Amino acid sequence: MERTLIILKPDAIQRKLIGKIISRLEDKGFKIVGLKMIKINEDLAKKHYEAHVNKPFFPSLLNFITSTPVIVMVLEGVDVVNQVRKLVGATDCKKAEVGTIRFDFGLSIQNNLIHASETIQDANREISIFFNQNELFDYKLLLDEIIY
Ligand code: 3AN
Repeated sequence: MERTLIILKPDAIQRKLIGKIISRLEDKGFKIVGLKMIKINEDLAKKHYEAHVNKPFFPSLLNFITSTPVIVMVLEGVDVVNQVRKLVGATDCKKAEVGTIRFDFGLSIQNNLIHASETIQDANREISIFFNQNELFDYKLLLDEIIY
């Protein structure tokens, strides 16, 4: 089974959209195996966004992502990395496909509500940044037999 890292960003918190977004992920059939609220500090932001640290938008992204606590989650399921990226939509909410989370809830490129790992390799790296092993749970979801 694959796992992916999700962050519900400060705009999702401010706009009280956490429940609706988590429901979209649960409704698709994915299992939540880790979930907590944390405050991302500068060090953590630089680790997570290591590919973007030198980009012109990084100072603004840093200011945004550290502005409130966020929800971090690990989801598990078949093909979860790709499936969740599809569900989330393009980085720029204005270019996201109709029906994606970013299309349905956003209008910005920076304030795009949710982060989801891009590849399995990214997912493994990002999960290890945000979660200790004892914060991730192996359990049987009874619905899995019906979903799969
Ligand atoms: P995604 O989250 O779709 O994988 P990335 O990895 O290209 O997008 O970018 C990481 C985050 O950086 C985005 N979620 C967004 O918040 C921010 N970002 C990306 N591109 C821009 C941009 N051109 N201007 C402002 N913020 C950006």
